[in-house]
Amino acid sequence: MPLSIRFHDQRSQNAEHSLRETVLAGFAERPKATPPKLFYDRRGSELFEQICRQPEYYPTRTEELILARAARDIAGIAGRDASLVELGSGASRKVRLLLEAMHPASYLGIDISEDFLCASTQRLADDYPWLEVYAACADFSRPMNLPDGFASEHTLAFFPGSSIGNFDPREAQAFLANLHELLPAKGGLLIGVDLVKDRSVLEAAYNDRAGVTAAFNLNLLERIRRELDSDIEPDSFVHRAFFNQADSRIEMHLVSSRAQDVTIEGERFHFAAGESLHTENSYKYSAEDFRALADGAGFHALAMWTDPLALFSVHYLQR
Ligand code: AVJ
Repeated sequence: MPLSIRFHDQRSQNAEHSLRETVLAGFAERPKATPPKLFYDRRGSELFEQICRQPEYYPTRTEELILARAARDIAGIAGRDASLVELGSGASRKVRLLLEAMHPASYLGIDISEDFLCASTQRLADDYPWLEVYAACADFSRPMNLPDGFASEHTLAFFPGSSIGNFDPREAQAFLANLHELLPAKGGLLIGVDLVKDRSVLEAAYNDRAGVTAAFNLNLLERIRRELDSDIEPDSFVHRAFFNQADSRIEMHLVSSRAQDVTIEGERFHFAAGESLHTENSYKYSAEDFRALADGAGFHALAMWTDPLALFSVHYLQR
């Protein structure tokens, strides 16, 4: 059977323009802050895949374990002729567990990283000849539509990896409310959510010994050098990640090791020694708090699975 990949480019007309605007706006903020979606150029997506294999980074392997054990139950709830939509599909590895258990007719992968999206959906099309594979390059933090065929009866949206953690709780609820609107009447959302736990376990996951998370964080500055007109020196910044307990989130920063001025697209920005650029928040929830959040967005929490150490959770939310 021939491959079936349709490519819908839903990004803004001029991606470089939006990188430039986003970076300039973020560096002008006080404190300086950039949105985590800027991490995911090709190199950033590769580094993220490497993070997922680090021994300290428990979310990926734990979610895979949970999905492997729950796949039959999930398929039972989703029903026979569901179609599957994955948000932030990345390497599309976890979804294989669902595809094999659910046998949906069609799959749509949505990701912001174009090369990565094409390569990984192509592999799915190769490996599952019975599956109709679609790819959409889009920033799902912005309003979007589901293509025809994915707005039918039993669409299951899959949002793995605790990517929801990049939103603050208010934004997360608004995002879920939008998805609730987008999904058809009998649709569902299968979502991975990282759980609150011991600070030492959390902090180790974002400070792996091999330095991959640090490289991932610093790649943002390298990307600015590569894609924009800038003299920023990645070597003059250091990676810092810690658990902010009051806000229940991991924060990632790039800390300037000295006082310096950097130029981006003709604009000058000053960093004091020790001043940081805040590059990511990754919120952690208790199972109850996340259920309450989903409930506030109109979803009905049907089921939840976790691992024996309660490190991670996967929720089935019914529309
Ligand atoms: C993709 C947002 C789920 O927060 O754990 C991993 C990104 N950043 N290590 C996370 C990330 C640093 C990841 N999410």
